[in-house]
Parts: sequence; structure tokens; C-alpha cells
Amino acid sequence: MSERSFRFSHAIVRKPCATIIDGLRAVDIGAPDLGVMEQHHAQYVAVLKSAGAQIILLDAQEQFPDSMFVEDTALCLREGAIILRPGAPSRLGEAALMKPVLEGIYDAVEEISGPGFIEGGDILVTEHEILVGTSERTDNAGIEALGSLVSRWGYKVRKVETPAGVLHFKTDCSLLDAQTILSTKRLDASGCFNGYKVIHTEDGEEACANAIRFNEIVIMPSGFPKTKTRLEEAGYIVHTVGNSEAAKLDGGMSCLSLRFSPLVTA
Ligand code: CIR
Repeated sequence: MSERSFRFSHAIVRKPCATIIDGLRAVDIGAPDLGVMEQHHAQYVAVLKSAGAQIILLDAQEQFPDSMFVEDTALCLREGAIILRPGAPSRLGEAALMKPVLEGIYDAVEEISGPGFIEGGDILVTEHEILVGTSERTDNAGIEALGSLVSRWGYKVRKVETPAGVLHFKTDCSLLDAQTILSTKRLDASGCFNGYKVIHTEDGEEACANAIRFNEIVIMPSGFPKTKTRLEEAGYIVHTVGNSEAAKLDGGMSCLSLRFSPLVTA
């Protein structure tokens, strides 16, 4: 079986900006501290590099407080990239910023033109399908538009549901390898991972479900020791990164990067 869903050569990240204090959040648990966020971001980039990533580091964009969460702006596959259409009005303009970056990397860059909306946090690419959760940010029209764009490259899109009150589908799950998903129990209970092997987050540690697998390494937020041990016992090499500040804005490990390995470059 191929391992295209977690073998990558590149990662795009964007520096956090001072306006991060105005970032979107479901519940206000305090303003993120830019200095600490910058330290965490640097740790995150260092771990990605240690996993083999060539890093494309983009400048901070003060006019978009949430712009360090680059994942929501695009879907990067081997064959090409899709510019997405964030459902949060304050984030819609971030996708246009990502377009020239991806056009400099890929030969084929397509775009969700609307009227639908879709954010990268709702998209989980596995080895044989692309699962997309409907959410407050991602609707049926956005999912259908994505499905028709990626079908040309042989990808199948399956619509699933993000649990109520959860920002994104991937807030509650991550890909660990070609067969295995890390998921909260509440999301797995929906049956959306039937046919996959599923490892659950430990009770009380649901907030670490958003992790990433990049080549040999699983990157998860620090502060979730029981789930970390569970993953290590299952044979994964786990690195942790501080996430206290991004978490105040409902962000996690996947949100902070676009990870890919382009087959054809521009
Ligand atoms: C937002 O609400 O859009 C940001 N504060 C957090 C985005 C997190 N992105 C992601 O999970 N992919």
C-alpha cells in the first residue's frame, strides 16, 4: 500500500501576527500571548524539520488575525492544490493570499469558487478517500465542489459530520498511518471510521485529538501524557509541541501547516 497520506516533503507555515489577540474563538478563555505563541510556533517548525520537512515560512499577515492557521485555506494533494473557501467571513481573504504561494509550487492549482464554503480543518485525507465533515464552516455545496475538483485525480470524497459544538472535523481526529485514525470516542461513535483501525484519545484528553503524522513522526500538543503513552505503546514516535496559545483560538497541530509532496512542480 502507498503511504501518500503521511509521506511528505514540504510544509507551509505562516508566522503568528500581533493581531492574533483578535482571532476567532468559540469561548473566550483569555487572550493568546504572542511571545509564547512565537516560541510554540518555532518548536512546531523545528519538529517538522526534524521529520524531514522543507519549510516554506510565510510572513505574518496582520490584517488576518487567524492567518497562521494556514490549513484552512487550501488542500494540497500530490497532483495539485485546491484553494478552499473558508466559511468564517473574517478568514475568506486568507485563501487568496495562499493562491500565489501554491502556484509557485504546483502546476495545477484549482479553486472552490462558491457559493459553498469549505475549510481545511474539516478535511481528513486518508490513503483511499477524503473525508469531509459538515460544520459551521463547511457546507454541502463546498463538499460537492471539492468532490468534483479532485475526482479528476481519482480521489473519492465522503461526507461525514463534525460533532455539534466542535469547530472542525479534525478537531476530533487525526490520521496516524494508512489504516489508523486517532479519534475522540464521541466522533468515532458516529461510525464514520468503520473499516479503519481507531485509537481513542484517553478520557479527559480529547483536546489532543488534533495531531499530525509527518513521515515517521506523530506531532501532538504537549500536556496529554496518557494518550501520548498510548500512541507510543502502539509503536508511534511521538513529539510534543506547546499549544496553549493556539488552543485559546481553537487551533491545534494540523491547523498550523499545509503538508504535501507535489508530484509535478510549477
Ligand atoms: C478559527 O476559528 O478559524 C481559528 N481561530 C482556528 C482555526 C483552526 N483551524 C483548524 O482547525 N484547521
